Amino acid sequence: MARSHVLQGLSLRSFCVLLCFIPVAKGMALDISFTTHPPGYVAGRLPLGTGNSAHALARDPENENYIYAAGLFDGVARIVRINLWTAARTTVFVLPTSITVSGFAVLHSRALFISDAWHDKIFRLHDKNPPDGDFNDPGEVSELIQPIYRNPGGDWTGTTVFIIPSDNSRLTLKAGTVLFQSEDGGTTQGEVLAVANALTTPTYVPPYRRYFWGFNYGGGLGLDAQGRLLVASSFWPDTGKVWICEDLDGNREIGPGESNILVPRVHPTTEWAGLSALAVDSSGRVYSSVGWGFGNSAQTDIRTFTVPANPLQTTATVSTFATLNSPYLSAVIFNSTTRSFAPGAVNGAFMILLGFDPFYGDVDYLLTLRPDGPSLAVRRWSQYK
Ligand SMILES: [Ca+2]
Ligand SMILES: [Ca+2]
Ligand SMILES: [Ca+2]
Repeated sequence: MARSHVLQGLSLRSFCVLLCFIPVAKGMALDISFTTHPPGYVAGRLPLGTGNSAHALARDPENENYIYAAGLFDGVARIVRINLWTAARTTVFVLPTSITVSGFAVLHSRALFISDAWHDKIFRLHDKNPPDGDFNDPGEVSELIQPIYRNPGGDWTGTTVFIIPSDNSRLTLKAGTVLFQSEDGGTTQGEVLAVANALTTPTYVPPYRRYFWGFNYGGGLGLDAQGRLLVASSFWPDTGKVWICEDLDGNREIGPGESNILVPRVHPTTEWAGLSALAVDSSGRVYSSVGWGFGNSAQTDIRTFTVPANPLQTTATVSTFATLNSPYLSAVIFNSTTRSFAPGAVNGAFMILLGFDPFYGDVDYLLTLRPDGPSLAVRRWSQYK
C-alpha cells in the first residue's frame, strides 16, 4: 500500500495522534532498521539517493537484479527501475499530476498497471509508441477499466496490484489477469477485483462483479505454492488477518466455502493502527507485516507461516520472523520467485522492505534482508563494505 493511502487506512484517533506529532517530527530524520532477525540472514540498505523516497514497490518479473519503485526522485514523481546491486536507477515513467500511484505491478518491461486511489482510477501503461523503454510517449497511458464497488460519491480506494503469473486452475484465472485490492471504507467491504485481457479487451472476472470480498482494508495479495490466493487485511477489525481462497467449483469467483481465515487478527481484543503487507518466498512460506506505535514505541513485526494442508479447513501456525523500529511498511517484496530465502542459502533471494520512519516520515533507502550464504556478487553490494 502506498504512502498516499496510509492516512486513509488509519483510524480517526490515530490520525489525530499523527497530526499532533508531525511538527515534532520535522527535522528528526530517524533511521529505521531491523531490531531482530533470525540467524543466517544479513540486513542491508538499498539507497534511493539523498532526499528521494519511494511510496510503492513492484517486482521486476523479467530480471531479478532489478525492482521498480514509485516515488519522488530528484523532486519529481516517477516510476523508476532500480538495480539491486548498484542502486543505479532508470526512469520509466514521469507521473503527470493526473496520476498518483497507490500500488502498481509490472507485467513485463512494456506494460504495468497502476491503482490510483487518489483519482479513483486504474491505469494501464503500455510502452508501444514507440517501444523505447519508457511510458512517456503519446498514447502509452490509458485507463484500464472503470473501478467498480465504489463508495458514495464515486470514491474508490484501490491499493495492492497483483498479476497472475501463469494460467491458474485453482483460481480459474488466466496468466496476466490483474488483481486489484480495494478498500472502500466500510467494515468487511474490501474487494479483490480481477481484470482479464488487460492488454487487449479488459473485462472483469466475473463480469462486473468482484472476484472475492469480505475483508476490511487491503494488506497485500499473493499466491501460495499451490496457486491459492492469499489476501491480507490491514485494518480494524481484521488487522493482520490473512484469508486463503480457492475457486473449488470453477465458476471464476470465490464464493461461500471457498475462502478461510488462515491467520486470525493480531490481538484478540485490542488494536491501534496496525497495518500489513504480504509476500511469499520461493518455497511458499508467507510473510506478513503488522506495525503499530509511534516514535519510540514504533514497531513492525514480520510474521511468517507455512500454508497448512487443507487450508480451507484449518488455520496456520504463525511465528514472528523479524522486527523493525518502523511503525508501518508500505511494501514487502521478493526480487525472485525461484531463489531460496532459507537461512544461509547461497545466492539467495532478497526481501526488500519499504518503511516509514518512527514518525511516519520518509526515508531515502529501502531495507533488505538476505540469506547470508556467499554470493558471487557480494563484493559489488555496497551494504557489505
Ligand atoms: Ca479514492
Ligand atoms: Ca515508449
Ligand atoms: Ca467459485
